[in-house]
Amino acid sequence: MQLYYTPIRGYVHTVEALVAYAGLRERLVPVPTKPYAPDTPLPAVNPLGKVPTLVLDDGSYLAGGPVIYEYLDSLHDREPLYPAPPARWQALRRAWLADGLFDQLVLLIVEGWVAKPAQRPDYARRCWDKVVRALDRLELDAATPGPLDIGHVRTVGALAFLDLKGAQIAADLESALPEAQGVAWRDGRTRLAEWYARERERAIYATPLLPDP
Ligand SMILES: N[C@@H](CCC(=O)N[C@@H](CS)C(=O)NCC(=O)O)C(=O)O
Repeated sequence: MQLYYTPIRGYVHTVEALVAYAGLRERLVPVPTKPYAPDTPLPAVNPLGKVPTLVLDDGSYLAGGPVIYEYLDSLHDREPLYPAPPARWQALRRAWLADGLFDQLVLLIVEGWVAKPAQRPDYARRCWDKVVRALDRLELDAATPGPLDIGHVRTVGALAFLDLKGAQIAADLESALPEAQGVAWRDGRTRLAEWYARERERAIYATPLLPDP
């Protein structure tokens, strides 16, 4: 299998954690690529040109992340990260929330690439408000964590991304998004911060599996 992913130094991709959990590293050929780079081979593989994208041994492909995570979870004999109902529904709901948080961060990063006078404060604020509400909901969810499931893994991925990109987002949107300046997501979200610190100790997050050029 070939896994197309963006190399980000120090980041543990959700898909990496799934690969580790499923014990599939040996079956995987990593293909690092920057999806916004003009020369990325991604669109030839996945018409939407997004990472992660997984090319299977029969030449077919799977995308986006949630599809790939569920596929990888079907390839091991451990406790499934996608539990049976009724636990499944809240696991999926939390995974979807974390996925949405990640997506809003990507939108803010891309808005930050726009020249400052052309940046759209209303749009940036709308994305930012979603980030804040998602974090507040994750703080509530951290009160009832339950056994490891896809919601937890995706939440770790999204929070790790926020840790890596939050300061850059604030700096790039300095005038368009004053509400993001100096904000630290752990402030006022003690439960989530403690939960995240504990979760990051898990072996599935310990070793980056994918080359980080
Ligand atoms: N939530 C989505 C996120 C995928 C996504 O938006 N990836 C970004 C990462 S930067 C991407 O590839 N963007 C390229 C583009 O939209 O052209 C998933 O898990 O599949």
